[in-house]
Amino acid sequence: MNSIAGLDELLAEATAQLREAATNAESLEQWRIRYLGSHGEVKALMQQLKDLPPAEKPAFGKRINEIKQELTASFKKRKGELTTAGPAGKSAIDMTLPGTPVSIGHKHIITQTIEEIAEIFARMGFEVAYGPEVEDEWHIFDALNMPASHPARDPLDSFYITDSVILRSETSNVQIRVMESKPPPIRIISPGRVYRPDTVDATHSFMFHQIEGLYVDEGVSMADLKTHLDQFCKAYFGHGVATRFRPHFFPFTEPSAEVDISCHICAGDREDCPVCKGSGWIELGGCGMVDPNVLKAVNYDTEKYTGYAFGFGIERMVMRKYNIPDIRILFENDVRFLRQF
Ligand code: 2NM
Repeated sequence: MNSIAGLDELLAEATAQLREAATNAESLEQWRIRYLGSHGEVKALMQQLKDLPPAEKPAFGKRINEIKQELTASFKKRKGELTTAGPAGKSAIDMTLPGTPVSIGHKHIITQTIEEIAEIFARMGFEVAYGPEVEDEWHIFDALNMPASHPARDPLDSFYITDSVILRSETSNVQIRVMESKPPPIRIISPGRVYRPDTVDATHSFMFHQIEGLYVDEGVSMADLKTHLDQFCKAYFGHGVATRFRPHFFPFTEPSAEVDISCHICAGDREDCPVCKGSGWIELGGCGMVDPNVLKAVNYDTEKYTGYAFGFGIERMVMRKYNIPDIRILFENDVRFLRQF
């Protein structure tokens, strides 16, 4: 047989096989091994070259190289077809399969709540102010009308870093700093971490978050305080919520009150209510008219200006709103819990 004709036969056969038998990744690989592999048919024919009469060698060598190139190109083309063609081949990429989900994080519920509260107060004209967590005695006690003998100054109630440097136990230091920096009108809320050496239990932590508010201007009254806090509670907890103000004492406000909201669990109907214990009311925080001594400490004219202030615990609000029974799970960073918000 003419040796060149044998080569053309191989080309025809290999090309037909590629189309008919190589229908998936596995059969395509078998085809490659059979024709183009290191012990394949093309290789076998190349080895015949040395046995040919010298006159036939150049033409045979040229043709076998062409065939090898052609089959290699056909193989690549077929491989491309099989990986994009779809159902015929097992190795085809199935575009209908769901992708690999990318999970992204989100803000902690405490952060989300701070932003939600800030948004409600922003609608009433309040700006957000921040300040240091490590503070001197003046901004945390003296300017807030707390005499040297005040119990909050006891190391059992505040974390002392030195004799006169303290981890803040409220965010009121921010209000003092803002008032020191500019004249009225002032309308701010100050969210942030506060620290107290309390024994940790279901409702206490050595660190929690507070949001305090301050409004100072000419003619600010207790009526403004009650209206604004009532509006805020309705916006955050729902419009069915009522508020109640009970007389109280704080060194930095006079008069002072504690703020309660009506119990959204039992509406006062259940004596065994786990949230309000049957009283129908839930304590949210404290408030009052800023004591003139505080305004004097920041050199405000107490004949001209009055102000109100309030302070709420954020964890407490979150626990009430989402029915969370234990403050500690807010800080354990268990994503199975955090993901729910
Ligand atoms: C509270 C309750 C009542 C308060 C007072 C002040 C300031 F700086 F204006 F005097 N800031 N925050 C305040 C008043 C805080 O927390 C329970």
